[in-house]
Amino acid sequence: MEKLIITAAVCGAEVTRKQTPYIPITPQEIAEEACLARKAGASIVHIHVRDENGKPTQNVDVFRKVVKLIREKCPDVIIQVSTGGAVGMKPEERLQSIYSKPEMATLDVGTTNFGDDIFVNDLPLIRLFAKKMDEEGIMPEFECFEVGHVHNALKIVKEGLIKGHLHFDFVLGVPGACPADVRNLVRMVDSIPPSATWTVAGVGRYEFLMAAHAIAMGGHVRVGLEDNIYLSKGVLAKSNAQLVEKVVRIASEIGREVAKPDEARKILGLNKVVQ
Ligand code: KMH
Ligand code: ZN
Repeated sequence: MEKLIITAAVCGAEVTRKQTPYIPITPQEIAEEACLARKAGASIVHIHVRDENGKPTQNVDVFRKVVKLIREKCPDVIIQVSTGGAVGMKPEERLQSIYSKPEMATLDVGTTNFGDDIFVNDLPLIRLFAKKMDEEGIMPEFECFEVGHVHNALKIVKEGLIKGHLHFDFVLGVPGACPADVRNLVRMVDSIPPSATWTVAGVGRYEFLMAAHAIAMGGHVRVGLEDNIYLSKGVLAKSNAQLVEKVVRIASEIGREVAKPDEARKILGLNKVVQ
């Protein structure tokens, strides 16, 4: 099996300080958490940012600040910015993050229920985001919350909007979306081309269960406080690094080596962008 790529989703848009005091909020805290996660074994960091009140924002200046701080502290990590932002944000607002010179960005490839809300990603929006990412030389990671989203991704690939290696993230266990169940994971993996790579983000209590399945199946893993705030039942993770360390331990027990950022770039067909 190829080496395991671990992505750390360090803060997300939804988790609050009320839920966990360990969620990073300021650019300095987000960058610090990202680099500690890198040290623990993550080769990609998935970045959302917050404003001074802790509310999610897609403000490009805040993204630029975080990207700069991460590059100063841990220059080799792959930075992947979110274009999902938070539910209810307008497409133009969400797209701002790609102008912070990341190597990767998420491309949410379908509309889904998201708790009590609806996370809107219709095909015109997906095409627009794909085109803009291509113009900026950014590699997309397809975020699939449902199996139909895989087919939306393949549709825009067929339309010629995406070139190069295809990489999918199966986000399983969001309330209202596809449950985190191994049969659902297998169904999604079976739907992508054999040359594509995939990672899984199990939400909440399913984070490590999905991680273990992916490690055994030859996929890759995303963990982080965006998806799950607990290290084990009732025990809050004190950092993203703790969650990454747990994945490294599971991988080591199963005999799967962990990829460093440059090894992850090779697996993903990603050419390092010189900033
Ligand atoms: N916050 C979610 C509504 C992404 O980063 O692209 C969307 C999200 C996906 O987190
Ligand atoms: Zn995200």
